[in-house]
Amino acid sequence: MKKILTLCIPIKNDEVLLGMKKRGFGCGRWNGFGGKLEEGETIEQATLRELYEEVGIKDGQLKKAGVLEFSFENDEKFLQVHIFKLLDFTDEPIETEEMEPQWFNVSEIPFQQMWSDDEYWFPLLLNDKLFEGEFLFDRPSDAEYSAKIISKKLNEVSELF
Ligand code: 8OG
Repeated sequence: MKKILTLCIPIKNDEVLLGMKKRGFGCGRWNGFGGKLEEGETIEQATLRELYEEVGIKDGQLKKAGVLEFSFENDEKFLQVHIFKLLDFTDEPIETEEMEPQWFNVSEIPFQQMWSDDEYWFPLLLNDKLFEGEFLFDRPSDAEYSAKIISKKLNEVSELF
């Protein structure tokens, strides 16, 4: 069963805004802001809604960066994550029930405390490349276990669907 998710990384000058996830899937890791598409929403609408709900930002310019698909051995979960940058925003990030935001210099992104695939595609996003990829993991991560990558495909593309 395919789930469509959004992920948004706000960027200002040489810094990216990440949030420490305080609950649920991905708890204890730094990540961008996002979540599941709700019925009747476009992907961009869901991206902006999640951004506002998780970190209180409601202005700025969304720029699509990539689409990644995640699957798991011995688990039917299949995730398609649509990844955006947010540029030109002036709203101040605020801490919410779900996320504690923090700015990181692009040279100090805490990959050891992020999803294991992020170190591969973040450099593409920061270099304004568009990308598509597929990652197969051993099993879904939880608070104690960080999923291991079994195989990956990651390509720069000239446009995204
Ligand atoms: O609604 P929920 O918090 O469960 O949404 C999960 C968020 O995590 C959503 O923004 C998509 C994002 N996400 C994955 N997999 C990965 C991943 O491998 N890397 C990163 N950086 N984010 C991911 O679902």
